[in-house]
Amino acid sequence: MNKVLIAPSILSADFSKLGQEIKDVERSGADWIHIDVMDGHFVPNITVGPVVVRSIRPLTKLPFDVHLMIAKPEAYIESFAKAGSDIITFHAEVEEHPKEVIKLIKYFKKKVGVSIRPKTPVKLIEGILQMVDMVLVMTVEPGFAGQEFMPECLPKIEELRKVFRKDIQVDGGINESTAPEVIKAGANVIVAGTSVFGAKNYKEAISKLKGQTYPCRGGGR
Ligand code: S6P
Ligand code: MG
Repeated sequence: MNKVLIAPSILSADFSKLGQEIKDVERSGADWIHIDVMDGHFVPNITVGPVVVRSIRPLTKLPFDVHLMIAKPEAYIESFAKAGSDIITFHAEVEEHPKEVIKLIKYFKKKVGVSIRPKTPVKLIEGILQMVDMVLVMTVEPGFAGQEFMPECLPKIEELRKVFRKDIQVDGGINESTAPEVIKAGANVIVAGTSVFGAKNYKEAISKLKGQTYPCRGGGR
């Protein structure tokens, strides 16, 4: 089984001290930093752009996992790549041709993720699975942090794991109760906003998502 990785979503961080929040989750055992990019078109919310990615890039060595919830990813991939993204995930539901989006992300030597919304079937991405490094299965309708996990998405994770050996990421409503379910179904990269940044102790929250007891034995990550 692939190693379980935790990617705290900064959407739930305190933006007035974003740099400190990123350093705190890094020290607490986070594996990636998940950055939600929303354009007010593909989803009914607006968040951050490349300027924010660039400004936080020097603060951590952790990979930046950029989740583009935007209608026209092709137009922004260069900016996000040059700002310091490591993994760029776009949505399969956008109107642009997925193979072209993937080629562009690869041109900038970044890892490629493709995401599907809760109602989108795995079938839609069958033809591009061999071209991507990661599939992100949304377990809430994208747009806002703090929503409830949709268990009806679990069979899609299982279906995908049968045919896809690389990273399967889940995002939306993941906490210490739902994490074991998605991991059992085959996911190995856990995005968590509220359950990490809403916790008093980030290290405890991240350990629990990894299925470790807290305090950790041996004191390590
Ligand atoms: C879903 C959201 C996700 C984020 C989110 C997760 O609407 O847009 O893409 O990663 O911040 O937050 P939470 O609170 O569900 O873990
Ligand atoms: Mg996200």
